[in-house]
Amino acid sequence: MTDPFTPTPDDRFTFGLWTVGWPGRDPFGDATRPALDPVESVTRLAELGAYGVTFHDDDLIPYGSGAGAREAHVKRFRQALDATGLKVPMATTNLFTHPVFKDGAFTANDRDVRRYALRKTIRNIDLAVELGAETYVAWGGREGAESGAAKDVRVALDRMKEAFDLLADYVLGQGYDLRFAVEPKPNEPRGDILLPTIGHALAFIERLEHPELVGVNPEVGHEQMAGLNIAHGVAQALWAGKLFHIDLNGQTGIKYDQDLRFGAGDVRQAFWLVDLLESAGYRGPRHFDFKPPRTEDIDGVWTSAAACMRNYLVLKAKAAAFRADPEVRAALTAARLDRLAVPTLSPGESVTDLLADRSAFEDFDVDAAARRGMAFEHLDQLAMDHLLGTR
Ligand SMILES: [Mn+2]
Repeated sequence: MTDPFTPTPDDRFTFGLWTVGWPGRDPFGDATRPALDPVESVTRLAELGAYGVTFHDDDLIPYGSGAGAREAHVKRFRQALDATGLKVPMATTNLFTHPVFKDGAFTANDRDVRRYALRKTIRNIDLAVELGAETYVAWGGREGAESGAAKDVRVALDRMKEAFDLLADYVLGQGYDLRFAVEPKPNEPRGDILLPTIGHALAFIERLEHPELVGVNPEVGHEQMAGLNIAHGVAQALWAGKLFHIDLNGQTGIKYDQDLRFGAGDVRQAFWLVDLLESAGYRGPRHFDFKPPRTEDIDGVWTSAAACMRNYLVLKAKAAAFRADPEVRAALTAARLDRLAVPTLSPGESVTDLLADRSAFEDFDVDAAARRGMAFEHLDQLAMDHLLGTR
């Protein structure tokens, strides 16, 4: 145990059953690995130092199981949780695999499909709460369209709001201590998905009847598929008090959803994201939503899962060293981060006072201010040296 990057449950690392359990089936090829028993996933993840597991209803209980089989699957899973001490902080609904959801779930044009989707979700919310979940993620992978007239987006958003309002009412009525987290994604499997980015989701949430019960579950790769900076998006979610959960993985630029292990892909953004989560005091689970590549056998799956946690802990140590470095502190001051923290108006100062302040405009030396360097390159190179291990 001399390796400082060995995870423990205190690190709050969690994994979806569908991540390590992905058999490697993709749009072009068959499965390359056999199905993984959820009980084996729980056991192995506990051995690796994880804190918990998460699940879609259909990961745990194969779709179409009868009541007896359903009870048996839940019982085995619960026994594995009890034996290992693993927690279930989050659960979610599969509203995308079955062909019935080909045009969406909460926003399908067909009303009967929408009602079925709500019933399927409520059924799994009950199970999630039974297993101790505090967060319920909603990823609307099939909520979207491939063509313009096929979806009236304004009306579809009415239906989306209707769904979240109803689910919030249900949770309040049952007295559940459960909050929802919307997971944005720009595309895949639909050509364009509704609520495509963190920003879209945050704006949507404010239109709900119970916005306090709904936050976001940003995924690293999903924002990067839209060409966006994940650390900036997560920072805005934190600023809004809406970072209810997070999906960590890796992605290299704007292309298909790669779901690489955390730290693979854009390592600089991974570094800044860990720096943000740790410095902001984010207390939720560090949840990995990745896919071990289909080149890997089962040993490779566990290597990949362990590496997600290791990379987080390595980046956490590097971010802490960066923040503690005296030269970095001096560089932050030179870059005037302390000035950004000073409000633009003084306490009690009004717009009239600002308009009367000649030093702010008439006597302001614009050219001198424009000549000031910001010294950001020195600051960023210090970060690079920490990240690359040369400092
Ligand atoms: Mn993804």
